Amino acid sequence: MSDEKMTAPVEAKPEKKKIILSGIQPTGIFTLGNYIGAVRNWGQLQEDYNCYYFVADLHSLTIRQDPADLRKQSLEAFALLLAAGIDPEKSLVFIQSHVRSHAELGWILACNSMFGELSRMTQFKDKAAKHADNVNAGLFTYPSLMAADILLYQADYVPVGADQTQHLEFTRNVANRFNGIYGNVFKLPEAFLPKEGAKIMSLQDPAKKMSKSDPNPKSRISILDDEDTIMRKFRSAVTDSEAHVCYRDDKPGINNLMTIYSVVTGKTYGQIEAEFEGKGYGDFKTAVGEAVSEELRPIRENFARLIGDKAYLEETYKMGAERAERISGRTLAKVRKKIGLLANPF
Ligand code: ATP
Ligand code: LTN
Repeated sequence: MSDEKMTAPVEAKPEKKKIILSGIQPTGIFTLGNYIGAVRNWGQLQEDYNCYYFVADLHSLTIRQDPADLRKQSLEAFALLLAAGIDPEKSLVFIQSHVRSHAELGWILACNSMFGELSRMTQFKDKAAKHADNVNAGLFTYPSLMAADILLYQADYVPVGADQTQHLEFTRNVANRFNGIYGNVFKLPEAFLPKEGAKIMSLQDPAKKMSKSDPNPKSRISILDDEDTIMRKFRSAVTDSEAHVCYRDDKPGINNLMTIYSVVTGKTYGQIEAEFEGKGYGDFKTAVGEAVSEELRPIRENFARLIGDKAYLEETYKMGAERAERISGRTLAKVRKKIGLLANPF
């Protein structure tokens, strides 16, 4: 080896980007809560991470779905992800059920999930109470499938709203248990919560989270609502009778609006309080509505264009499914071997 070669500076190996993964159910047009708590951040993470995002259609089967609606909503959810800024050239975007590894690992992990821990999941308890006529086994093992979604891709971080932290903790527990029995197969993922807006509340009942499946459309802003609808919904948002814009424990309605306004405009609570000093709730609600409508305008426009181009959407989700199949297949093959399933002959 020449001297020159020996003294040449060693090139720093480029750091491998960490993996981000998240999913959203195709149970309706996304709300402002989904956007602020999750999807908005997904787009912002694309530069610095290897991002995988998917439409969790298998999860939505835990609630009875009309087949035609589910097909339509799944395509819409996929288009909404793209419309909200997820770039399929930068991120892997796909539809969960197109990648068979999810259901397969979901079953294997269900066999490693304990009845007791699944019984403690608050989402299960909430949804079981809401759909008392259909408390099915899938609703119960929902977290095992969610763990499979995450662990298949060896994700480092999972950006979600605050309602999903218990499922993330469950995922880590199952992964830990599995690794303890079979050797190190899964990376333990961490939740990635936004500093603000991890839980946006219903506009009609600020004690409840804003949800796409809430029967009252006035309770939520859909990210495709037009400006008039947005203004009307904010005007009728439930607040209190004090007429003083400030962030305080006993003002959940105003706190919620302040959070929304703060996330969308980047203003601090202090700046917002100063801006509306001496003004009533009417002015404040108008300002929140205008800011939200502006923020959502490009999404409305992108969505209108994308949903008209079915061929592009199909081509994009096919490309995503192929790549997701390859990546998840590696973990699945390892798992199958570890637990003693004969190698797949196909
Ligand atoms: P559903 O009404 O069908 O239960 P949802 O509106 O609760 O649906 P999900 O598909 O369960 O939405 O959630 C998608 C993502 O949006 C998750 O990361 C979740 O944490 C986040 N999210 C949902 N609702 C809110 C909310 N009100 N505030 C902040 N984040 C939210
Ligand atoms: N359970 C989530 C949706 C979801 C998900 C995931 C989120 C399904 N699989 C994997 C993050 C990672 C929800 O209801 N919001």
